[in-house]
Amino acid sequence: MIALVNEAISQLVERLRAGDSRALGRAVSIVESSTGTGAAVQLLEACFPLAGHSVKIGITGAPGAGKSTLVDRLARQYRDAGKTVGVVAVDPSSPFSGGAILGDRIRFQGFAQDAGFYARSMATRGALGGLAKATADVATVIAASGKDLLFIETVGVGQDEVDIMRLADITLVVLTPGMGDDVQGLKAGILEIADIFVVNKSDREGADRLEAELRELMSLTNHPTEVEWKPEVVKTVAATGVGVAELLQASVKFQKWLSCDQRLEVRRAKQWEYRLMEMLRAELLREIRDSGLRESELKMLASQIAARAVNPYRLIPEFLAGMRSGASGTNV
Ligand SMILES: Nc1nc2c(ncn2[C@@H]2O[C@H](COP(=O)(O)OP(=O)(O)O)[C@@H](O)[C@H]2O)c(=O)[nH]1
Ligand SMILES: [Mg+2]
Repeated sequence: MIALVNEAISQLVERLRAGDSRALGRAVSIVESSTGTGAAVQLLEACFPLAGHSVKIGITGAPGAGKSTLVDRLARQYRDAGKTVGVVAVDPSSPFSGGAILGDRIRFQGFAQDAGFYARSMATRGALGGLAKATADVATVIAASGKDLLFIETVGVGQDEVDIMRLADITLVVLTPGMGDDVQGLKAGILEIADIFVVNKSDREGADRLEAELRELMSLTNHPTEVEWKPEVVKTVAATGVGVAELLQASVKFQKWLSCDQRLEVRRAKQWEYRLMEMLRAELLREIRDSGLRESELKMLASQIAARAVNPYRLIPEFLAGMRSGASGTNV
């Protein structure tokens, strides 16, 4: 049985590796919908060694900032230059309507017959937990199909989104004038991860001021991780394509910078340091839950602790000891 599953998975990986978009779609569905199952883990294990080649470009910004429109434009430019492109778009804003996702499907239809392009939109069904992991897994599978570029689009709110951007080699932060997106309101986390700022919708009033504010901010702040790189600021009108070539140039320039002095390797290793901890944490938690500490028990224990009837400092070592010796249940 297990051997059969193994074989089915290695065939699936072989096919997606060979450029079969349907196989790729199936593989993405498996890791997206069956996180943590044997099949998903096996698939990811097989994909991981193949996934290091893609340059991952993260795009973050408020809903409606024009991220998908920009990705579409950039993807076309890269395709014209002969590069293959993958996209994973995360949309936490529409768990039920699926509105934006439908929009993205229509938008990317222009690539329908293009085997060198693959896009996947992910709804989050209202739950943010695990989003970063699901995105990372989907990105691994798409990258394993050999795409030269992989865009990761997400909404710039919350810790999950900052985590998602930790997957990217290059991060573009998209801002727009007149949306309350002023520089003061920028979250520290977002500033830290930006390699390039995009002032999109620069056909609107206030673009020059936003650009100037960003430049001033950049002259005052050191990029915390790479002191020598000052994030560039590029103005675009994604809707018409104005400035997109400049954005691509800025991105290529950054890629060049990143490829010197082991910077990319250092950056990826730093990200893995963080992600490895997250993966271990999630796996340990799952094991703990499986060995008896389910939601209902957790609640019960919590109220007992609150009433001082159970001592957490004794409970935890006892629980872990019980778990290691293979006993199930909390034994308190
Ligand atoms: N005026 C103007 N509208 C734009 C521009 N870029 C995108 N839009 C429009 O803004 C809306 C949201 O774009 P979308 O790419 O879906 O934003 P996302 O939510 O960030 O992915 C769409 O109706 C786009 O056509 C721009 O540069 N100028
Ligand atoms: Mg979008």
